[in-house]
Amino acid sequence: MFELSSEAPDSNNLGTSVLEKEPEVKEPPLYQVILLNDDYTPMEFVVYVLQSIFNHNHEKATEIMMAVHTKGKGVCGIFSKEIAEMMSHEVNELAKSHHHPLLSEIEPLTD
Ligand code: TYC
Repeated sequence: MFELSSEAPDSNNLGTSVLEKEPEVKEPPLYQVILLNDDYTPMEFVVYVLQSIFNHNHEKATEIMMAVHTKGKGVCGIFSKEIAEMMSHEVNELAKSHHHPLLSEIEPLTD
């Protein structure tokens, strides 16, 4: 059962003061799936990849594709490491199966 205590939160039962520890829990690190530009993959195929694998709508997919096209790379999504690896692998395999040089990679998110 729980007990109500009138003790100050920073004291223990020995009458001495203790500093509360930060809880020892850490969020798992997040990873960005990065799409790389190339000169040959058709724009419409990139938009299709962003819609079908990352669930972006046509407008958002077009915006990301154009950002990659003009800046060289861009973020498709942010996931746990395992999911980011799976998504990136899916992009690279789908591109290969259509004989396009499109590539993605993952990168840890640092904040
Ligand atoms: N640069 C490509 C073209 O001009 C289009 C493209 C966009 C390719 C984004 C890859 O990740 C990419 N056809």
